Amino acid sequence: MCQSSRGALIVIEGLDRAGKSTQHARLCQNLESQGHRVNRMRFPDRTTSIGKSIDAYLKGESEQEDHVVHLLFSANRWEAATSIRAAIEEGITVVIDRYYYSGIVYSAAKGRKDLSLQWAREPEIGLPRPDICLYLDISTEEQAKRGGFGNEKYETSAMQERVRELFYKLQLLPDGQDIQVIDAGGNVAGVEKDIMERVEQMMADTRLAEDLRNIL
Ligand code: FDM
Ligand code: MG
Repeated sequence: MCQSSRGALIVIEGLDRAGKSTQHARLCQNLESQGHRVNRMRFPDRTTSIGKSIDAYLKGESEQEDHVVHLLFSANRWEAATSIRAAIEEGITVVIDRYYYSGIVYSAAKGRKDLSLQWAREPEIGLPRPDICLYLDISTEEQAKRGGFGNEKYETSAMQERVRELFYKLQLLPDGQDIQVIDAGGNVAGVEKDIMERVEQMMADTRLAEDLRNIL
């Protein structure tokens, strides 16, 4: 496959148990086997000092005011923004497990009037914009079948329900242009193929747009 001059920014999103980690790993391997250079990332990045505060919050080891924790999640992306941009400019494809879509939706799912989707979007403005966001969709029944939830802060069925609704609502807002819904209820290989087809289409479209820019 011929590479476009810059790398792509690809995001995988979805509810807990949707298979994000598996599909993230497979997509990275598939792209590498096609000759792409790939950087794997995930948010929250729990290794930084901001990430460690987020980790403690999610595990229930520390309290944070809702707006504060929202801004910590956002800051955790901002601290990686320069390296994401540099990688893309160098021709490396960056594939991220969760990004600002989760950031917006999980915070707004707390249901506070003073923490709307719109408010939650503001600190994310200016972060590198993905070429594609693949939203892995599973039903709440399928989610339950896959073993329910762990013990972290947002792993309750009430929260997951609201998150799912808000992921749908987000698709109607400007960020929705970047989101493609993947039916993640099927088998792993089928979902992997669906994802690969969409990524290849996006890359072909990007190359076409670049070629056109070079001609005009
Ligand atoms: N989460 C994730 C947020 O609330 N905001 C964010 O910006 C991001 C990136 O953190 F419940 C939530 C989503 C999830 C939790 O994520 C931990 P992982 O992917 O399960 O580690
Ligand atoms: Mg989780």
